[in-house]
Amino acid sequence: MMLADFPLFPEQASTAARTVDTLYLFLVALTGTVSILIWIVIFYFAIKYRRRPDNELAQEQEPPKALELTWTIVPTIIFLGIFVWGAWAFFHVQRVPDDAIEVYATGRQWMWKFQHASGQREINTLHVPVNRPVKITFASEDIIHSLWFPAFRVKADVLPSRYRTMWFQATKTGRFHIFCAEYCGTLHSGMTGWVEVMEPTAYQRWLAGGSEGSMASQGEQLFQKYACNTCHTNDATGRGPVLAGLYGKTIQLADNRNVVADDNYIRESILNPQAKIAKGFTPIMPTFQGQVSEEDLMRLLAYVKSLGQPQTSSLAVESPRSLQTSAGAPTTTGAAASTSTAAPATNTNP
Ligand code: HEC
Ligand SMILES: [Cu+2]
Repeated sequence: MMLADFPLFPEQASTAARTVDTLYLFLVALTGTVSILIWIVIFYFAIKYRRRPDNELAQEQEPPKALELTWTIVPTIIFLGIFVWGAWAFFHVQRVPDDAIEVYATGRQWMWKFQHASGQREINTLHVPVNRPVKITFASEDIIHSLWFPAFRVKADVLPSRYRTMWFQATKTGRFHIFCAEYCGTLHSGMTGWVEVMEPTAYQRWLAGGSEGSMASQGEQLFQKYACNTCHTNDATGRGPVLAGLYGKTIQLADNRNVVADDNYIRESILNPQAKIAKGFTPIMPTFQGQVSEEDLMRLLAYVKSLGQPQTSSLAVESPRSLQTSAGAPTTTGAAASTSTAAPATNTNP
């Protein structure tokens, strides 16, 4: 549409782009119009009520009630409307669809690294299929960066301390910019890359070419390498909790708090096991802070997720079309189920 030809704006290439741009342009038009009106009135009044004889004094006047009510009620309605509209757009951008493809990303000075659930890894390039929601789980290896896909109108800070997620659904094939949008040192401006949005068949072909096994299976190897399996066995005889079925489950802690075993809980359990002790266990798990790289941590996470979700889940939001991203790769219903409880189901993607 019109915006695409206006070089100030990047191309609109995702389902969120139109939503974000419409709201943004509305705000610019509204505030612009009001500013111009105010300037006109300032000049008009400055001239009309200029001081004439040297000793003339102004008369105090109460504004008419009707006028006062109008300038209170009309802006209130407009602001509430903007709030509702903004909240609706926010939920659309925040709520990850159930059938999203999972990609993991890490930022560091000064590059972006991506890992696909199927195991492919790439640097400063991200291959995704067109017309499919893609969920990215990301963390930083050093300082705060910000992962920005201008053509998709999504951007989020990448933090060293925890996982965050974002998603988009590309609507056009082609190459689109990736930028770092948070100043992160000397080569910040070079911390860029490209998203390659592909036709589904081309994407499948790309997925099939060269991989070291799915992220989950790489994670399983790390699980042995770091000797996690010495404590976390498949039955209750181990010194650590059974991890099968952990993902998405509500865990009772030693201090009787309940927490949901989501991505960040698992991350913390590995990096800082003492922070939250599972009830009934001795806190003997060593910390893996500084030993497991951010990327390995994501593989371990993918493995723990692949061990399945609780059978007795009350979160019956499972998508009928839960898609296998590749042979044996974990599906994403658990993550989606845990986010969807926080936000109303405003998503209307086909
Ligand atoms: C020395 C034994 C031991 C080793 C080695 C060990 N863990 Fe643990 N792990 C435990 C114990 C005990 C707990 C429960 C107490 C706690 O929460 O710290 C636990 C808790 C966890 C939890 C939280 C589970 C829950 O039900 O709340 C996760 C996830 C986890 N470990 C993953 C790992 C991973 C991944 C590794 C290898 C990188 C690992 N563990 C290595 C003993 C171990
Ligand atoms: Cu950066």
